[in-house]
Amino acid sequence: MTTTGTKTFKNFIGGEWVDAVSGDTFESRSPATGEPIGLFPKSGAEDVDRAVRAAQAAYEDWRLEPAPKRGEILMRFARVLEREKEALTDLMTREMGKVKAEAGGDVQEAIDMTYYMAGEGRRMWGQTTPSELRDKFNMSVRVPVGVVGAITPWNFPIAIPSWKLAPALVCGNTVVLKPAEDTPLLAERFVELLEESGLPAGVVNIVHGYGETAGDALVRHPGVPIITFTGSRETGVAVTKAAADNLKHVHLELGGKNAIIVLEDADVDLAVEGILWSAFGTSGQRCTAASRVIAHEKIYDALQSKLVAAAERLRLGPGWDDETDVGPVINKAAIEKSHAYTKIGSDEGARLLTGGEIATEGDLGNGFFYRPTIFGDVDAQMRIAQEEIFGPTTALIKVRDFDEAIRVSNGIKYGLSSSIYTRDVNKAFRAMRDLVAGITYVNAGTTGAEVHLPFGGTKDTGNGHREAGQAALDVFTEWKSIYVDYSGKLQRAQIDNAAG
Ligand code: UN1
Repeated sequence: MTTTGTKTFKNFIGGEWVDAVSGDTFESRSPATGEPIGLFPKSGAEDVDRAVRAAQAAYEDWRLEPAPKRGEILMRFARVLEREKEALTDLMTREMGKVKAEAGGDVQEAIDMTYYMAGEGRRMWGQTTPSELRDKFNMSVRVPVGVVGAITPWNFPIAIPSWKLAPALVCGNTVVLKPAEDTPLLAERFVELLEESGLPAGVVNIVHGYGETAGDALVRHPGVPIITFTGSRETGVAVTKAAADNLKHVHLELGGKNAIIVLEDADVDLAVEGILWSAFGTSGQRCTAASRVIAHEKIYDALQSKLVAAAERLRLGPGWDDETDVGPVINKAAIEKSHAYTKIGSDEGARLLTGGEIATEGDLGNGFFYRPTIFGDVDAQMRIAQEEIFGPTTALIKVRDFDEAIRVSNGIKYGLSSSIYTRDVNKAFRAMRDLVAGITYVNAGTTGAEVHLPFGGTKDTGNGHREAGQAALDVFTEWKSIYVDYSGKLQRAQIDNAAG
């Protein structure tokens, strides 16, 4: 058992565990039962400033530590995460609410990412190229950016910090982490385990608190040249504006309104499994969740009845219970949002096929449980088919052919994940080409990205960056081009090499 009741936790700044300057705290509670998880410092601008100074001081030495050595620390961290996988999984079912299998997957994603980035310590390739002049050597190398301000969400409370911190650290940056206020204990454990793995003081600092105060101070701090943020579109816009005065690098991973297309030749049973997993896994609280299903009219009815029947078999309950299929949503605001969209969908004329209710039977009433909700006869322009709900609600949209399916899938402001079920290889390849999204799955749901491929989206899902894979290195480094002239005389590019 890793729950800690009403213990008070601290920020981690410059290698010391410290309270917020104000002494104020906020509470983390389990969304499944309301049980207290712990008290955390409610930090403000002064705490952030201290953390940034500590990270700046640590940067001077950390950037000089050879990248393979930085990688070795990550290698140790990956092993520590493996050792702690079960405890972190259990804690995640309590603090965040997702079910055990998914919580284990979240931790495993961090383990995978950390191993992957540890190896990057011995790669981190740049380029060498010929020079246009004699006796001159050209290369470009990756250099760290400086202090990274990382603002992480609650839905992948261990995986997403690893997506940001593992590449940031191996590249030679130092970090101030402001984790989501809904999952502070998981973030605190993450940093504690990093410290145990041998990270020097000040290289990673954690400042707990709310977005409007601690997060905002981090985004505006002139000592932080780069911000990496995962969260809502609305906050992403605010982050971009706040960072603009200092021309910061901004990496954003924002919303999604991802669709699964099911064509007439698809394996419908396989599609139903994929939809259930993508729509109701993590109670729909994934950026990659399938909140739309676009079904060909020939299989629409069969798909709808199988899907509704399967959704009604899903068991709600606390994540740590082996019987549970769907855990709670994160907090009161989340359950209210899901319920508000049920009303919006019904008012718009969509047909509520199942769910649409807050579950209160037995002990469920102590937590935030929302029944898996499916709307049928949804028009692609309805709000429930356009806006991100971030809860266990999905919308079935009927289409006449492949072209309409692609048009509907693309007809939203986001572009994170996409999916198509078909056995027609020509249509599969057309979909791979024409779906406007950062991720496309063929014959699989919209979730389940692997750590060594780029993760991120087009349009309003972000600002063109990708995390994970090699793409993460582009976020956390800058390119430096180096020219070494060993001719012993003045040689002028573009002038001394002119033809003739
Ligand atoms: C998210 O939805 O916030 O591909 C991240 C997936 C996970 C990560 C999702 N590996 O669904």
